[in-house]
Amino acid sequence: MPRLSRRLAPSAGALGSCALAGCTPLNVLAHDGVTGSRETGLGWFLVIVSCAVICIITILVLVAYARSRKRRTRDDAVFAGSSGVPWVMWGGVVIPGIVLLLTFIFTIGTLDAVAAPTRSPAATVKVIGHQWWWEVRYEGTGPSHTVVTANEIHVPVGQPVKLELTTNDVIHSFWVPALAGKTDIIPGQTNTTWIEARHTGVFGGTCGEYCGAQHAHMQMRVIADSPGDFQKWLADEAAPAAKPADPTAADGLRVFMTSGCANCHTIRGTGSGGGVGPDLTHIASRTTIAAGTLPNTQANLMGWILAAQAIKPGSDMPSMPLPSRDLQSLAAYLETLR
Ligand code: HEC
Ligand SMILES: [Cu+2]
Repeated sequence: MPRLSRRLAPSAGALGSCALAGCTPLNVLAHDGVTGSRETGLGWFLVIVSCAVICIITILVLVAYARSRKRRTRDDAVFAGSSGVPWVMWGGVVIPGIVLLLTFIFTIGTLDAVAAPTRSPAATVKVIGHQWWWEVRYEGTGPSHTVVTANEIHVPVGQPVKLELTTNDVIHSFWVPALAGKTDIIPGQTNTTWIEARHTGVFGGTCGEYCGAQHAHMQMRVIADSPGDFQKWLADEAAPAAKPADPTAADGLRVFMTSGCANCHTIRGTGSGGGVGPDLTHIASRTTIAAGTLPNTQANLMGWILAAQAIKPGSDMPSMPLPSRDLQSLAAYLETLR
C-alpha cells in the first residue's frame, strides 16, 4: 500500500480536474456564461477607470512638483480659475463625483442584470457541499425521476439553470469562474444562483471558501450539453444501475454489498442505501473521481478504494484494504455502471 500511495499521491496533486483534456480552466478572465460575461465586463471597466485615475493623479502630482520648484505658487492662484469656478473644485469634486457616479451606475446595473435570469430556468439543480465533494440532485416529478450524482453538473446549453445551494457541514462556496461569480453556501440556509453557458463544453469549478484540509481537492465541472444530449443524460441517470452482465461484475457487486461500501454509498437497484459518500449508480459516466482529484479509470478506482486516505487524507472514505481479486472485480463492476 505505501508503494501504491507514493505512485498515486503526486498524480493526485498535479492533476487538477482541469488538467484533464478539454476543460475550461479556473481563470477569472475566461468567460462564457451570461452572468460571468457581464461580471468580467464590469471587472475590466473598474480596472480601466482605476488605472486612469491613478495615471491622472500621478501626472498632476509630478506637474505640481515641477512647478513648485520653478516658482512659489501663490495660494490664491490655485483657487482662482479664469472661468470663475476654482479648478480644484473641478478636479477635486465634480470630475471624481461623475466618475464615482458612473462606476456606481455600472455596478448596480450589472448586479441587477445578474440577479435573476430573464427567462424561466430550464432546470433546477440542488447542489449540496460536503467535506470535500459536491452532491448534485435533479428532483424530477417523482422518486423515479430523481437524479443524484456528484461533482459533475450537466446543464443544457443556452438556457438558464437555477442552482439551490446548501451544505451538509461547514461553509463552502460554489465557484465556476467562466460561468458566474462565487456564491457562498452557508449552514442552515439555501442560497440560490443561476448559470447559463453560451457554448457546449466543460467548465472547471472549485470550492471558493476554505473548508478544511482537502479544500483544494473539492473541485467540480459543469458540462454544458446540447438540449437533446442533456435530456438523454438525465434519462440515463434516472435509471437504476445496470445489472451485472458477467460473473466478474456479479462478484464485484457481492464485494460492494459485503465490504462496507453499501453503508456509505448508494447504487440504486441493489438495495444499498448509504448516504455518506457520493451516489455510485452511474459512477462510470463521470470523468473524474473524488471531486476532480483523479481521472475516472479502472486503475484509479482501485487505487482510490485501497488508499483513499493517502490520496485525500482526512476524507470520510477510509482506505479499504481488500484482497486483490475482490478489488479487481469490484473495480470492474463499478466500470460497468454507465
Ligand atoms: C465510511 C464511509 C465510506 C465507506 C465505507 C466507503 N466509502 Fe467510498 N466514499 C466515501 C466518501 C465520503 C467519498 C467522497 C470522498 C471525497 O471525494 O472527498 C467516497 C468516494 C468514493 C468514490 C468516488 C466517487 C466519486 O464520484 O468521486 C468511489 C468510487 C467510492 N467511494 C467507492 C467505494 C467503495 C467501492 C467502497 C467499499 C470498498 C467504499 N467507497 C467505501 C465514503 C465511504
Ligand atoms: Cu468547500
